[in-house]
Order: sequence, then structure tokens, then C-alpha cells
Amino acid sequence: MPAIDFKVIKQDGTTAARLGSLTTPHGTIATPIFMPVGTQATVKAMTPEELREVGAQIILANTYHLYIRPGHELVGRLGGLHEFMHWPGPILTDSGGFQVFSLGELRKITEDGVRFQSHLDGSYHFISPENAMAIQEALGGDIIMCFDECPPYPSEYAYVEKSLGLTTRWARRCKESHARTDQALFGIVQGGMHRELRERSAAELMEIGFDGYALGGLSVGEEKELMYEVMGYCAPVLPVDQPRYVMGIGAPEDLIEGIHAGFDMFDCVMPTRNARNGMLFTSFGRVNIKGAAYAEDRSPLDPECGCYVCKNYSRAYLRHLYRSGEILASRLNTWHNLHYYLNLMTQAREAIGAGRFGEFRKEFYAKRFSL
Ligand code: PRF
Ligand code: ZN
Repeated sequence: MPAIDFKVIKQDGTTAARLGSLTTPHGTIATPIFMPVGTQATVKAMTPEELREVGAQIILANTYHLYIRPGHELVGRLGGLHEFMHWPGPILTDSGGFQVFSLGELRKITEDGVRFQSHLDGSYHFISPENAMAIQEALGGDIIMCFDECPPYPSEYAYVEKSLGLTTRWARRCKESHARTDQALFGIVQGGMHRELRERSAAELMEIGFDGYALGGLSVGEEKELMYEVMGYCAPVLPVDQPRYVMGIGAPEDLIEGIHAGFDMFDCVMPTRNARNGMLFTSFGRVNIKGAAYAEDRSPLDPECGCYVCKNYSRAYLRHLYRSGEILASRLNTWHNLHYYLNLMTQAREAIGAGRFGEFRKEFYAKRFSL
């Protein structure tokens, strides 16, 4: 029995968007969905109960960070991530590939794996496809990811092609060494911005066979139009009856475009990180809460938002908290931004359910640019 069960409930009338249901050992998720990022086994500034309240269904945690500190074996001994962080719902862990590659000078890639130095104390470590699986098995997420190489952008075709070969060989090793039958394993499509390489990557991964497929290597500095183009030609070559996930994306409009192309899952630090920097998402566009214009503004941050923050606080107060460096600023801003993202997903699902995602997408853009 596969660890997860995915069903497409409804295909939108005029776009590739689909409404789905993903059942994992820790609960069922309605898709399309956004996964808040909890890098260090915490979605910064929010308790699990608060995450539930803003509508989170599944969260993401990172192999690299938890391997470095406190160590995956320790998390495993303490019952795995669900018990350790008191989040009873579904968890997806990223393999560490992307984080390790982001270390730049501190890493060396070979056929066997990646040797790197800890960003904390400079100590040496090695992650191979096999121990990326072992680490994620100890962490105990419901969905785990293959260990891949994310080529930088821009990269020469020849480099991307070579990198892709490695990603496919690593994916095979991941599949062969993954032992826990209660965890789903997703493959990661790479291939940079080259259609031929993306299609080759997808075909090779599908040949190996995974529980779901992700697009890696996007949002690495390319133009948005290029990213949308890649999503557009990749979705149709992936299985219709399995979940499709775009990694590390994105801004609200990127999620709308990803859903439009036929993707089901997304994650990004944007709502949480921007919140802590005072950048808030609203139905009418972005608000930088530190602006002097809000000094005496009694109105809620987003008059269309039904979240706890918008129901109870003024822009003036949020601006004051942020300028004073208060802890509550991070908490309230994160609360609202996550609610905004998750509510956008709820609305997208409702629109697909009603067969009107195309109209919903148009309304989303019209409204954002109305101010
Ligand atoms: N690979 C993995 N995780 C990722 C990415 C990737 O390419 C990205 C790319 N934006 C984000 N997270 N394993
Ligand atoms: Zn709000």
C-alpha cells in the first residue's frame, strides 16, 4: 500500500487547475495547498494551534537544518518531528539538496554525494542520497524528497545536462534505499530552463516511479515569465493521478500561475519571512507597514481579510509594533500573511470546484492592481 493516496476531485473547466484530495498517514489535505515553512521544526512565531487557526493543513521542515541541529537521530529518539514539535498533521521534509547547494564555497559535489561545512561551526559533513533518506526517515515526515542538485541560474546547457544525469542517478539511489513504507517519496524534476532537459528529467523519474513529482530549480533568479513557461510545459508531462509540487514558490501571483498550470502543492518562506520584515500581503497588493502613511490609520490591514489581526488591530498599531521592534509585530504579521496565503488557496479551490478558476485568476489580478 502506498503511503499516500491522491485523488483529483475536479478538473477546472477551462484551465489545467485541479481540485484534489491527498491522504497521508497524518491526515487528509485539500489541494491546491500552500505549505508554511518550518525550517527548524517551527514555523517562526506561530504555535501549531495557531497554524491550525490560520488554516495550515501541512507544513514543511528541512533536513539540512535539523541534521545539523539538533540532529536527526535525536529527533528520531524523541518520537520524530510530529511528536517533537507537537504538530499532529502532515509534514513534508525537503532533502537538504537545495540548502546544501546554497552554501556556495562551503561545499563539494561528487558522484557519491555532497561534502559541506556546517554554517554554524564549520564542521565537515557529507550527505549522500542514502543518508538523505536515512535522515528523513528518522525525522519521520509523511512525504520526503529525493536528494537532487539544483543548478544555479543562469547555467550552460552542458552543465545543466550533466547535473541532471547526477540528479537522476541520485533519485534511483534514493528510491532503492528508502525503506519506510509509511512515508511517500517524491522525485524532483530538474533541467534548468531547458524544455528538452525538463522533459527528459520527468521521463527518467517517472520510469523509476515515485509517489509524487516536484519541480525544483525554479525561483533561482530567472524572470517570472520564464518560470511560468517552465511550469506550463512541465505539468502536462507529469502523471495526472499523482500530486505535483513546485518547490520554493512563491509570491501570491506565482501560486495562482502554478495552480493555473496544474500544480497542487507549493511552499515558500515568503509569507513568514516578509512578515518579520514588515511586508504584508493584502487583497489589494503589498503593504509595507512601516510607512509613515499608516501612522494614524485606524483601518484594518486588509478590510477583506477575516483573520484575527485584521479583526482586532489597526494599521497604526501594527506600524507602531514593527517600528518598536516588538515580538508581537512578528507574531501578528506572520499570522496575517499566512492567513492571506492559505485563504487564497481556499478561494482557488472553491473556484476550481465551481469550474471558474479562469475568472478567479482574472479577478485576482484586477483587484491587486486597483490601488
Ligand atoms: N530542490 C530541493 N529543494 C528546493 C529546490 C530544489 O531545486 C528549490 C528551488 N527553488 C527550493 N527548494 N530539494
Ligand atoms: Zn488579516
